[in-house]
Amino acid sequence: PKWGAAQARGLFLVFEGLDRSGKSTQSKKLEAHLQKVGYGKVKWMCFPNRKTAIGTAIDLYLRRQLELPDEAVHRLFSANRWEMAKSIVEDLKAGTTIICDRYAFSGVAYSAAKGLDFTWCQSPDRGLPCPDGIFFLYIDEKVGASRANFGDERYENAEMQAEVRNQFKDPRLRAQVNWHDVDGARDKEAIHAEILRAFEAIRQEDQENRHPVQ
Ligand code: T5A
Ligand code: NA
Repeated sequence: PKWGAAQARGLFLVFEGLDRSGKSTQSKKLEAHLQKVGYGKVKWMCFPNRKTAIGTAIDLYLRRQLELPDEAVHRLFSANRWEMAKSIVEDLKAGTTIICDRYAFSGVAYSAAKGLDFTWCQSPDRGLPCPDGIFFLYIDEKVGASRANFGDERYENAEMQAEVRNQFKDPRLRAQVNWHDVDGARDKEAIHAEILRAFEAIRQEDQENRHPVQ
């Protein structure tokens, strides 16, 4: 759009990381901050979205009440994102900024950690809306395991988390996306401050791309 266009597209921001790395805490803090400063329409969402029909199956699987082949549950996680894809695009077009707790990067890292082929894992998510920025919260296993409720769900064990951490290092995950590594083992406010600085850079870059200086 030109200067003065009625509505700029919203930003799509994704939080990724291991279990208990602080994604929910930090994504909600960013949402609250943007609301407080009157940034505009902001929507928080998360994957898996356990409230849909597909999400119900995923929830049962994660709570070990349903057994599924690794390939099948991988496709379900992706389908759970495709269920929301249209509404994400519509919201962004309407100027709403979306803050999303986990997305396709988790989908690939967790399934590849179970031994599925990395490229195969990427394929069902091809064509989903691409985030404007990804905040990857990294912590070591010990920090995650020490946080509340660790150990309840299927992937919450040291072996799996170590393998997921390895997969998240794969450069194929970071290719062609705006990826920010954030040390998640610090104080919550320090992490929040770093994310705000990164957010501001993403926002400025987005505006410059929209309104190139002549
Ligand atoms: N999965 C997901 C796939 O396999 N494929 C996919 O495609 C997708 C989307 C469920 C599982 O599904 C897998 C990955 C997961 O194993 P989930 O529902 O997002 O995914 O579950 P979790 O990642 O386990 O979510 P959590 O809520 O456990 O972790 P968060 O959101 O990273 O952590 P948060 O913010 O809730 O914090 C956890 C605890 O730590 C404290 C918090 O107060 C809380 O008690 N905490 C801190 N303590 C000290 N210092 C800090 N800086 C702290 N930040 C938070
Ligand atoms: Na969470």
